[in-house]
Amino acid sequence: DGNELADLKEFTEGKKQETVSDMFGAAKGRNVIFVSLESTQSFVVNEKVNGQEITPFLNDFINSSYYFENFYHQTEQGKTSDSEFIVANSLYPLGRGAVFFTHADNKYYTLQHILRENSYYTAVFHANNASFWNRDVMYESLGIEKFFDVNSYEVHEGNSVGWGLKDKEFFEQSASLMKEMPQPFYSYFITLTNHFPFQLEEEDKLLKDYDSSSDILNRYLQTVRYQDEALKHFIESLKKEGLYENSVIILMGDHYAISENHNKAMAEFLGKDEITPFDTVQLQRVPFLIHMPGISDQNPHTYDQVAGQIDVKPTLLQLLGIQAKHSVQFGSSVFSENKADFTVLRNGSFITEHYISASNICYKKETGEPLESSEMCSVFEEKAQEELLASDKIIYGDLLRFYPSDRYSQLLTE
Ligand code: GP9
Ligand code: MN
Repeated sequence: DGNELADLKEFTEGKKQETVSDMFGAAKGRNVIFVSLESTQSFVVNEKVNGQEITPFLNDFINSSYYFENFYHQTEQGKTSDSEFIVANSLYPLGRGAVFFTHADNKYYTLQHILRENSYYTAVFHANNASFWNRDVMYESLGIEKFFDVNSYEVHEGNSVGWGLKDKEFFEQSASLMKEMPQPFYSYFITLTNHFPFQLEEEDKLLKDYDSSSDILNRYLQTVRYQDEALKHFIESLKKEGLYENSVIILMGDHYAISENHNKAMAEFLGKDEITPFDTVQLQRVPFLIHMPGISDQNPHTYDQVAGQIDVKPTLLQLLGIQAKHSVQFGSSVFSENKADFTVLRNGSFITEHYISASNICYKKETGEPLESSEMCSVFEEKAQEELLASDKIIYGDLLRFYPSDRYSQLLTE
């Protein structure tokens, strides 16, 4: 009942974004352009194959941005949809199945709801069928006003590959669709070309072929490189359309791409003998970058703060100077001075400043060596389980329906 929600609120209250940071309100009133990068893992960043950079644009963009190199995805079977769920809610996705399908009728209090209360227009751009991942239904519950789905784009054989519209075309067409939007807006772009099985036409290949023992990894590097190029063009068109200066641009990888079936090739790539459970956790890092023209380019920084997708909502609210008192959230702003170095993955693995727990083994982070006893991890172990359980309770019990705000319920009935 409502009391249960009150208990859980207390649980999450300690990590609220109100915690001190001089970043509070740094991007106040700006448009938000959030790009969810399909299957993009951090191991490609600032790396070369055959002497060629895999992500030359991103590597350069980092030099004028805030970049988080220890940022983890927290998705499970719901993949992209899980990442959308985490970002919107700062709740964990479910351990099994996709919450986009199983709990689409729940009440939520999302980043979109809060931004709408603050006069933002909210939209998602993604050139796929609206019903994929049950998005058309779930987006209503998440408070997203407009979904530019496949029907908003001109898609034909000539501009498609693999799953559909090529990223370059997607961004190009999106840039003109964006002009129709009222400002300020919160816009969320989901790329597609860098999706398993990573198909690309010869003319779009910008790298010499990598030749590890895994075709999947070899193809992946090409599609990552292509996506990087598409991103570069997108930023250029934002500048042309006058949508760059007054925006905050966020880039985030949605989830892993290369499964453990390709460990042998990954070991080759990383120059290791084998991939241990420790390495597997470290491979769950995805890029997270915040770019604020006129601000982040003045003092770019790469942070080693441990963080995860759960922290995105509090981070954005803090940057936009919004306090969202009633939001129940499990993350905290990556800029908050007292943010703990502690991130829990959905399978129960976790990362702290000095340790990583994976497959119930406690590893020393610095060396990747397993510790003989798991004592150093055990206190965090309990915390990790508590987190996941509390978040699950909210979803299974649909507890946010007890949320008190009048304005919020108004939005829901509109
Ligand atoms: C589909 C796209 C990919 O619309 O978001 O979903 P995924 O398979 O990565 O979860
Ligand atoms: Mn995805």
